[in-house]
Amino acid sequence: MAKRALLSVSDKTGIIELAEGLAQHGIEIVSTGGTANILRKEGIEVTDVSDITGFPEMMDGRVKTLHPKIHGGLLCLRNNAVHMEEAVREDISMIDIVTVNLYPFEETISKKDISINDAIENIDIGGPTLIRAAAKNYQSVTVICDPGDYTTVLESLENDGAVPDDIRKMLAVKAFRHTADYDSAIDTYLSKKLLGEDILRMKFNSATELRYGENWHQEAKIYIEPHLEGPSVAKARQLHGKKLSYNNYIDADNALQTVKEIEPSRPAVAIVKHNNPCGFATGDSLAEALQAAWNGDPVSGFGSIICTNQTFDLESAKILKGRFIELILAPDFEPDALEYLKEKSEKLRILELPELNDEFQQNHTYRYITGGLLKQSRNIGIYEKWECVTDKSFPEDKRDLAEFSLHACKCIKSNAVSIAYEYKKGCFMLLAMGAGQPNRVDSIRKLAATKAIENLELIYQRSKPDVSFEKYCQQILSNCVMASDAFFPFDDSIVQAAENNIYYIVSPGGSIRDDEVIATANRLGVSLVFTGMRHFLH
Ligand code: 93A
Repeated sequence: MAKRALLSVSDKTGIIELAEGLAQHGIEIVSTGGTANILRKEGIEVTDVSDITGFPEMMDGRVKTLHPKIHGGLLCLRNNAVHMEEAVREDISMIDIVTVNLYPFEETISKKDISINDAIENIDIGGPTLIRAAAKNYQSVTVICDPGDYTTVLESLENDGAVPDDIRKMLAVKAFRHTADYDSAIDTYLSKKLLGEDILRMKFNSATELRYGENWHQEAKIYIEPHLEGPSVAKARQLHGKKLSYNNYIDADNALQTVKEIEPSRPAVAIVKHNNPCGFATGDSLAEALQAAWNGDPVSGFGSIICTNQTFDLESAKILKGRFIELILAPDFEPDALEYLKEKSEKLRILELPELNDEFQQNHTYRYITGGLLKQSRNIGIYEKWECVTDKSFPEDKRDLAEFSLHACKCIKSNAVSIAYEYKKGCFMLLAMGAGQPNRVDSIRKLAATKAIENLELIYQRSKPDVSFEKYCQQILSNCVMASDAFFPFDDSIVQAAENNIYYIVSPGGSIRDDEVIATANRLGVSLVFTGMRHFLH
């Protein structure tokens, strides 16, 4: 027979009905300040916890129930004679039912601009202690931490005034799970705020099913960080189109990272395929940047993911007419552009991310390998030094173009090289890139240089300049800047670049054959800058 219940709840939902029901079974109600007040207002008879402990609630309520007179009444083993004697000696009365729900920690930290002090004041100490003590002694004590269980308990008292064994067991497990989740939320929050740690301490609550994994026969889900701050594809709002696939997330993230290499005031567009930016450009307007990015690889743009840092407008939407695109990600969309894109295709995924131009809040990146998780700090910045190591100097007015080339190179899979072109004063485009090759010279010879010439041929045919194609290529390529994500192990990359009329190169440097590389650059009239910062991307 239950004789005494302790009620101490932050969420007062259903507490009056519960207290009334318990009182009808002759159960004495003991309660803390706020809960007791509410019950008394309803005419329910309540004993204050402070009358039992002999201490007032103190220190702004930080100490209310933390007392042996309370915890002795919960933890005492009823079938242990010594325990029972000690209880009698210390004037401790048994507590048979505990109803507690905790200070709303998660609700508090999910509010905007919450101070760490507010968060800390919402860490409940006494509540979890009550819950855990009651759950530990589930053989004699019933613990309720979810208002959804009030009716179950009240109904179970109907028979003989005692809560049955199976219900006590179920509630005890639920109670430990509840306090574990509660502590996990505190751990996540404080790890981030006090120690700067991120997802390793994080508890991902729910996962969203994706259509499939990298391939149709693979299952996939996305787990999203709780209280996610800053820009992230994971929290972009889908305005239209098919459900996102696993690969869409990967590619959209790469596109976002690439675009965010450029300062938000400068219109920029990244076009990504298979986790590589195949198109990337800045412009004086979004439409200009989009067209230039597209021109960087009009073949690969088919089925691509596009990201921009600007409001997507109708002029830009019209550039995509007749072109198959998987997904567009932008901070927002002009209404007429959105209508146009929706009509263009039912399938096109349109994602809005208002925070796109905010700073990233994640300090680390993670990669799962079979049985392990790799963690590293984010790759921030493009160079540590700027040292021209050749006889031919590197013109200051090519510095911005070189930086753009490095920004692109950094987001391309290794071995990566990028060839960047200033197609209009202050506006840059990725003319071609080489990605994912196990050796650097192939990235230049077989990919970037070849593709640059192919792209130029298309541009040449459209613009019909008054020079031969060879001359046209030479004019453009000799003004481009090629960036390499790592040092040149041999001078063959320099030879390949010069053979293709590329004379401005940036590389981290640091090879044991740097001298040889520099000597060849001098011999071929190449200007070479060492940056001291490698950008492998695996
Ligand atoms: O500040 S506490 O950690 N210290 C305590 O001793 C204590 N005992 C119960 N918080 C404590 N509680 C919590 O007070 C309960 O978990 C519940 O959420 C809340 C109910 O307070 P009131 O009845 O005054 O509204």
